[in-house]
Amino acid sequence: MSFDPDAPAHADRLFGLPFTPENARVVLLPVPWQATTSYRRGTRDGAKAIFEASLQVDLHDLEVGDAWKEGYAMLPEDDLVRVWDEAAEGDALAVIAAATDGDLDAEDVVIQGALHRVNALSEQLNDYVYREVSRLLDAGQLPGVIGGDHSVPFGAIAAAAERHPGLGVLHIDAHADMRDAYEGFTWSHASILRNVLTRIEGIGAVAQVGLRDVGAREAEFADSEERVHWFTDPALQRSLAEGASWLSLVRSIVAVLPERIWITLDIDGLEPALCPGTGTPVPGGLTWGQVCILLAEVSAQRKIVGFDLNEVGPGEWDGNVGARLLYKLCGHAVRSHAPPRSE
Ligand SMILES: [Mn+2]
Repeated sequence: MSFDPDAPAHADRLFGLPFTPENARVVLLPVPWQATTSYRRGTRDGAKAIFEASLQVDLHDLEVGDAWKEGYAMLPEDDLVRVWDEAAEGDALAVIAAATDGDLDAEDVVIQGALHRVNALSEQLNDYVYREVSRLLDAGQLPGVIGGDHSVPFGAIAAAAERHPGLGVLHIDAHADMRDAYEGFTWSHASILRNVLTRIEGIGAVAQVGLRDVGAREAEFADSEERVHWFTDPALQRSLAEGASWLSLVRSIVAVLPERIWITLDIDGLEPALCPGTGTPVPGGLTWGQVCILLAEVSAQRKIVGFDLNEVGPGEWDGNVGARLLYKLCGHAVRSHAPPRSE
């Protein structure tokens, strides 16, 4: 194959790489869905922003080397998903307005009808993501789901857990996403990890990293679940201030995870300077260097069976950071399956 990795990128392929979803090791599924977004909208176009910015990423990576040679490719967006999302949006906004006013009334047939329709479309989305990711896993490929809001990867994690009982989940996020049906939505972005733990069989452990905006009931739920391990942002900052090294903290995170893991990454787990257009930005969070070390240690010690990247805003800088994070995720997913390295 005549492909010069230092030449300007082909504009119609992810990272400008000469691969297709048929022959790539890592296959990305873009999911333009933001129906349950509760604050700032726009993440529906996050995958698009990532794709456009991906053409600017240099292929040789100082951490993952030339892992790209195994092939990364993005599937085309399914127009149906955008249709479902747009269909859900009006109903979702009406429900959110009612919930914000404090009158999410179980007797209100108009609001309950809207809620029912949003939940039904969310289930349709879950089935779609489950089917697509199942297909990739069964073909021996490494799936990466690109949201959209953080409700998107439920079907993907279900598909992976089915094939890898005892699956661990590494969750990087400012929020715990453990709410029980936030604003009435069963499949809310704010409930994804709760749904993963309570509705998917075979989840072995969940490590949550970077949390700094959590509800009291979420903390209670996490406390009651022995599979859940919290590495909150304040606790990590405290340990760093007391002199712990980031690497030692990262190793304590990896230690609670089983051999096979799914990474679910909400970009708002990072500092807001790295994701200014995300749905619900929060001060604090992981620096770029910290998330890179975390991913590197995970890929050195565990096998990444798939991942998702969510809540990336539609802006150019959001897309730029998202594309570079996606590139690291792809490279580390590949490297995690390589034979042990001696370096
Ligand atoms: Mn999230």
